[in-house]
Amino acid sequence: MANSLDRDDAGNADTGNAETGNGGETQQLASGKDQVLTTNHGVPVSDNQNSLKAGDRGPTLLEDFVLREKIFHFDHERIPERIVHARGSVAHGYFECTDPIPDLSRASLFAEAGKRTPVIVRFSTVAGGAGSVDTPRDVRGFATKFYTDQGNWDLVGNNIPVFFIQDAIKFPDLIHSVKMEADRGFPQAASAHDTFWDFVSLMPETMHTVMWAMSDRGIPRSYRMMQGFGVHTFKLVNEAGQAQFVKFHWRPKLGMQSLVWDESAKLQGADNDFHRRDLWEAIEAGDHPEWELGIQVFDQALADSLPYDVLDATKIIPEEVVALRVIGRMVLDRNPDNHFAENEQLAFLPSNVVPGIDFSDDPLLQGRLFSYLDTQKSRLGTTNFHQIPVNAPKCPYANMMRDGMMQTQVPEGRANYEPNSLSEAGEDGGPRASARGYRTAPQRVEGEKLRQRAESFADHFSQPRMFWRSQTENEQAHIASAIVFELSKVGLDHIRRRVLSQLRNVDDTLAQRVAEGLALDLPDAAPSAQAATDLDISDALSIQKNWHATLQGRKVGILFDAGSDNAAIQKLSDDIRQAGGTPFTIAPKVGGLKLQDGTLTADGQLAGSPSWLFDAVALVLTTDAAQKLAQDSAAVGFVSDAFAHLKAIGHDAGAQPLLDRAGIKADAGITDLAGLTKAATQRYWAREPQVRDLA
Ligand code: HDE
Repeated sequence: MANSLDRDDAGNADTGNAETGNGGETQQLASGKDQVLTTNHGVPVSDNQNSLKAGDRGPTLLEDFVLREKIFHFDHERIPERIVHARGSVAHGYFECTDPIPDLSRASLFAEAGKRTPVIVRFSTVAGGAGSVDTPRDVRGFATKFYTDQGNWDLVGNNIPVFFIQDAIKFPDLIHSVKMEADRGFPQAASAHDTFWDFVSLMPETMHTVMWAMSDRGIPRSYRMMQGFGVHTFKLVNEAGQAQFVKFHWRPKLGMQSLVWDESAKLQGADNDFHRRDLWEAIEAGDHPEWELGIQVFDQALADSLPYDVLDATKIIPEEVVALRVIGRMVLDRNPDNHFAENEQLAFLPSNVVPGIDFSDDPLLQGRLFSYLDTQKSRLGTTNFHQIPVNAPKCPYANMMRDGMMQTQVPEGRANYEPNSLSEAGEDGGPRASARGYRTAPQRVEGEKLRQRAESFADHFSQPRMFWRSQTENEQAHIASAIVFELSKVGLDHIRRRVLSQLRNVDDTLAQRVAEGLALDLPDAAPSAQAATDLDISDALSIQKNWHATLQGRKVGILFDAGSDNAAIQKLSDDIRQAGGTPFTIAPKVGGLKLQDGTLTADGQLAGSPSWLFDAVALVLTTDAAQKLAQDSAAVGFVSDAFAHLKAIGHDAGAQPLLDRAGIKADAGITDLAGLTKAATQRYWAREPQVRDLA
């Protein structure tokens, strides 16, 4: 296909090879060097600076089709943002099967070891608008489109394995309550407000997901350091039609890491795009993010033996109960070329499954199967959204669906119905259904038509209690403090009290700590449909218990100034790179500064590069420079915030006046420069009680 218009200097097109029109190839937007600027209809433009006027100071003429078309198009550049998950970031890559499962599923992407399937992934926040920030406390979307050779499979999951509600009919209420409040239009991208907590307090089934969202899972350090979950129970179906239940898990190669709350709040000012930039830069640097795909497979008998219902999306099956089997890995190795074409126009559908993968009767999943198809029509304007390149399957597709707005295909022949006998007359009869096509796993279904929640969905508190009990002491403090923070933003007292009464059903000490943090009396426990039981704790639920002590994927900010030891900076940078991290130099001025040995140009200026942006910091300063910086609030804040955010601080002897001014006390995370690459693999949780009054 000719994808650029060749023009001579006079703007004449050489259309010699570019077929257009019926049955031919469609001309694409020209790209590359030496292109002639044209209108959308291909007419060369001679002047893109001045509109057509009557006289050089006269009125603009209606006949100016160049101006009108340009402004007209611009006026319509935006499409409706996603009603949820509006803000997201995408990357391309591949899934590679490492442990084939033909016995469990006939999905072709799981058929052979080494088989690669292209993917696109979109990570997102839920509540904020498309232009909001990356680091609020929120659930994160983790949606993967597998372009398999049997069609597209979309695994549209989250970084939290449970959901707030059990039935799709509650979704609009949940989302209305968490989004900015209807009258005032704030707060943006935050759950800390009356309406969300009102909903939570009245819907005890939210409690499990609330615990996860209030934990450090709600403020991930990086998309690359999050787990992903399909959430619902799905089915795998093999060639013989036998079905097993399955839950899908993504496990990040870098391990899980999170921010601390004060840091995540400050990052919302320092870098709106903190996660988007991190993903982009890692891929640009060739440091390709990677996850393992794990499955928990179980049958009806196991499902029946559990004290909760596997069709209830507010429940997990702990890995200690059904082990994870890793069957593949996903690598993201290519950034998008265009944010609009590949992110805004990307359309996920949980109803996109391939032969070998099937749905369960989870009532939340069942509702999603309708919602996503429906919403794409509203967002993308046409039932032909599947033709947008990022949504189109990469395998051939053929059917009798025709026409519709923005139809770009030009089917040939008369066979637009089926069955037909046109082939008997030598015409193309078109595609036919195949016995190898998608087959739903047979399942006996019976029951009365009714609107009723199953009894087996009634235990809302045992799993949140299990989650709470599975956390480290420090993680529990984060949860309690997060709830105190959120409820401190709730203006209506009765809502706060009702949340406390629900928390009592999860764990009395948690409720007590939150009440104390708010200086409120502890109300009675809310009536509950089913009292919580003590399930076994699950270490897999804790981030800190599963910490990967590595510098990979972590960034170290190195503060220097005129006169600093360049050799020390270079050595430290090399060591950081060697350990898989990224050094970033910072100075009060970004032009080249004269150092003891040579000059150095900083990557960032101090005022624009607070320590919130880094996982650890280094100070390479002369005593004179440190004394001067001790008078600069940006420099003092750089150090004191790194300390308060529990980061490693490496320094040379000269930096002492700045450390003293910032009130830094020695601990395991405060080190000389030589010790920093090791120290920077950790956060110093033990320091936290010194720097923060935790609930
Ligand atoms: Fe979604 N959700 N959702 N959701 N969801 C959307 O689809 C919906 C749910 C999730 O990056 C929307 O294309 C309903 C659970 C992700 O493009 C919409 C219910 C999980 C994304 C929609 C749920 C998710 C969405 C908005 C309750 C985790 C972003 C735009 C029955 C398993 C996809 C769009 C992307 C997006 C509806 C619950 C994950 C409106 C009705 C549970 C990751 O269709």
